Amino acid sequence: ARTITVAAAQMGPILSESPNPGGEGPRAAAMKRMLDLLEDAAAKGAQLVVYPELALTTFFPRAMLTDPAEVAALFEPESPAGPSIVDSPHLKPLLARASSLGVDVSIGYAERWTGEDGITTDYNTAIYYSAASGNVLGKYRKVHLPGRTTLLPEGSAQQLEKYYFTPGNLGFQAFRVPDRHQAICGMLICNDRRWPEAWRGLGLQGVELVLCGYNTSDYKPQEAGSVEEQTEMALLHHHISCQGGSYTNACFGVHVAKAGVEAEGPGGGLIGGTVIYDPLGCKVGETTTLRDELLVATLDLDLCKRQKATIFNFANHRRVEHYGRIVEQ
Ligand code: CDT
Repeated sequence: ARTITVAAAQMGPILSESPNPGGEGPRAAAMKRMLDLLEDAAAKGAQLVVYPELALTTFFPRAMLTDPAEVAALFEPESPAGPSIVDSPHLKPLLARASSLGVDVSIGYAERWTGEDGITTDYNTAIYYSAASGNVLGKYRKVHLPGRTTLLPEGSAQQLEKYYFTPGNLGFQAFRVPDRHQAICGMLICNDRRWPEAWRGLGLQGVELVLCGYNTSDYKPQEAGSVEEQTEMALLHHHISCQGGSYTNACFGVHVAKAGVEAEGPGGGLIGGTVIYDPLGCKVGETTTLRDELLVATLDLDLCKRQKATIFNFANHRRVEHYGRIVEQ
């Protein structure tokens, strides 16, 4: 069987960096936690560990930072001639240990890309790092950026991804993982999981395993409903999206939360609900806390075959002549 053992490494809150002279910053503490999750996952037989969206920092798009130096510190600089993400001091300890354990890693981070043209663009990015080759096999830049470029009135929960990031320019590109039975993998980031077009872009490439980290807030004071009601609804919509995406594209989905209270005040709380769905839309497992927590499962990729050959045989059943509106402005 073409099995892969995956670990969804849910992370509890990462607090924002605050001056702590001589002390250990929250990011260094978060790296320790990520390493602990990695060790635990490897001990449980995991071959791939999936971390959340923006896993190296707090979910900073909840606040509008205006000091360029403060913003720059949250991003990983990359360019064709280097530096490369695999050498980032913020990520290297994790990738080095993953290599020695033989465990692949998928992780989200803020990317500051300077192209050959000298133009610098900021993306909300995820990579798939292969332990065997030491290479990045897949890179995905978030396409669906939620929120706004400007602030809502004070007291609101802010979502400022459109202020910080440019929509991704790499599309929904699936890729093979040679050391994992040639698994056909794809990545989405948070809000993307709510868009059937994103899933279908991967589905049309025969995707078997979709990896998706997220930071989803649990409560927005400016919207209707109590904390409990909004949290319940946020979890419902999260699960509908993930379950539907896996079912309609006949693939596994590994969805990994950053969870819990990252900041005081509106928008500081994040849902958990890290979950794995199978190609039939059945739940394989789900976390139960809002803290660092591993969800480990062995997935048989061949389970995708039945649905891909029958009800979701795209070549047989799609009617593209009626789908034009989907790609019109
Ligand atoms: N990080 C991210 O994309 N969060 C969004 C919040 C949008 S407001 C519901 C999400 O879709 O979960």
